[in-house]
Amino acid sequence: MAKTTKTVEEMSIWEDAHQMLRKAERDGIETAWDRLEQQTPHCKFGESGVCCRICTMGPCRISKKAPLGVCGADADVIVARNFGRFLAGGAAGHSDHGRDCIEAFHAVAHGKTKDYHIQDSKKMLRIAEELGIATENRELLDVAKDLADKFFDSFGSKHEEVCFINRVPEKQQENWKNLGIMPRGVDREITEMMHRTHMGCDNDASNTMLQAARMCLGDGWAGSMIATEVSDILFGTPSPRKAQVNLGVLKKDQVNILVHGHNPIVSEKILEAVNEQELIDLAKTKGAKGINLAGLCCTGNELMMRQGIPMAGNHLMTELAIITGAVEIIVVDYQCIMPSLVQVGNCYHTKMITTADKAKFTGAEHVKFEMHNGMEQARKVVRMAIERYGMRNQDRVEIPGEPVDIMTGFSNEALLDALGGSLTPLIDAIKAGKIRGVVGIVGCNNPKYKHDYCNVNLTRELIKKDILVIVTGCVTTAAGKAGLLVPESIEQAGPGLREICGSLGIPPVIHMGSCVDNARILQLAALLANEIGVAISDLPLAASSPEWYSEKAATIGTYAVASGIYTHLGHPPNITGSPIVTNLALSGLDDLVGACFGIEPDPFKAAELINERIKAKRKGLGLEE
Ligand code: BF8
Ligand code: SF4
Repeated sequence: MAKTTKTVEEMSIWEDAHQMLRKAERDGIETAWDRLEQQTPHCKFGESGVCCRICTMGPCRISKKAPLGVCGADADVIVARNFGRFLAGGAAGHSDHGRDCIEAFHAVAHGKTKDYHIQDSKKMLRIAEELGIATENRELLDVAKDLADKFFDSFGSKHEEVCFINRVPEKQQENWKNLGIMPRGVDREITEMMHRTHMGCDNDASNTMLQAARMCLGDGWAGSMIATEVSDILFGTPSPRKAQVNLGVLKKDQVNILVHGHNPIVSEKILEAVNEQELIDLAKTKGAKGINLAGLCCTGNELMMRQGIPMAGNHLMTELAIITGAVEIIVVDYQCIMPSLVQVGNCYHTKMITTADKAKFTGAEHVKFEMHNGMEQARKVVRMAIERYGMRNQDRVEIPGEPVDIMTGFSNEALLDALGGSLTPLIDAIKAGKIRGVVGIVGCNNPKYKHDYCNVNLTRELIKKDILVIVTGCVTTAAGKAGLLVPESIEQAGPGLREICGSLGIPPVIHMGSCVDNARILQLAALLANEIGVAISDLPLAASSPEWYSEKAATIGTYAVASGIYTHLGHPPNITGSPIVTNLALSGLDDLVGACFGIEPDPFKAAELINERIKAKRKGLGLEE
């Protein structure tokens, strides 16, 4: 097997990662960095998006010598179709997660489960009222039944628009209607995207991209937004709390269980089980001091936001977490889980447990979680972990680093509380230029970059410029490890941001959750726009995904742009083979929806790019710098 030629310092900025990469080398384990090198150089046709595999007259690949596919499709059409389908993957991922949340909520409402409950009935009633469901003098569960149906309705094709369109500022709504991109139903838009990109259907690149925008808006304002709201209803709306991050959160003398994936439905039950005295006692009989639960990636974000459970690492730390040799079980639901984790686990005593029929992994053990048996299955998994503690070879255990403290739990509700109940202090600070703008830095890791280098440096650069940063997804762990998610990090912020965050006692970098929780950022943008009486695209806002890799991240970027938020990406999606699609992304969309994408791999230059945009928006609103 070919190993990467990079040094560990070139691979990641983190000491805990370096230590585990050295251990990987000693233990003979291959990681994503090694496999990247084996896959490099990547296929140029694929990279620029001009390889078409949509029918068996092909595959066709476009070059100067052969500018058209067998059917006559050109590079623009092929790129648009490929990118449309790429975005459909992301929208489907978030939205199917959202659907699973509704199914749990529906089961609760209809009394079909004893394992899940409504934890935030106040929020549930507020949303029911917001969506026109009668609440007065009604049983809570009756309201829940109607609300679950209302959410399900947003997935089909019965309506002209999805349910949370009521949150979208008027000007954006008008814009979407004029462009014909008002999302009608989550599934409908995804299906239509697949239909349009069948051979011989939508052969106009710009038109295909407009459908892509509509589909992504369906993800942002429905699929993801519903996932977030229902998760809050079932597991509680996050409020500020402390937690810790990095591999140091694993414990040498305890049973370690990692939860990985996205949906809190599984991980919340595992958390309950690890706190049961009977299981803790059982662990002690096996010589462990207790049971330690830690998160990875977005399910880690969900548990950290609501319960303060520590985060072991982000996307590129998932293999490295197992290389500690200290993990008994890694329990996964779905998305962003490298299949390699099974093999890495096999090199130690670590077992992967899959829980969803839609995400099985060859070599893993399947413990199916359903609405009626979540708790029972969670206990089973925890017992398996306890059993495996005896199989751990403590001589091979190496847990690097000391945990770093963070502050988490900033739902919009919590942010409003911190602001004293209204957005006015934030808006005043923006008007006064103390907070010059707000930027959401979201998304992933990608071994093509030095791990977390861009995530951390971009965050630091922006807060220096008095820009409030909101983080979600895998950027959270990066910001946390860099010490940016605690109130003390105001020292690194510009004077205005330092003053405002200091007086509120909040960090200049706010953790808002997992990737579906980017819907919280959309909602905040809408609240700000409505409060000021402008469109979202008029606000000094931006988004960024510096180290993105996934279809979901591209979908998020697209719904952000279509919602009027300028979005920076570290590298382009596979669209550069089409002048039409590339120009649309980099500038054309600005004329259509008031925002576009910007591409810049260097985080310092990216900060400048974003800053210029914020300046222009401030000027547009007549605000002084
Ligand atoms: O949804 S940030 S690597 S874990 S895609 Fe995945 Fe990217 Fe992490 Fe969460 Ni989001
Ligand atoms: Fe080739 Fe056209 Fe078929 Fe694509 S749809 S594989 S370009 S013939």
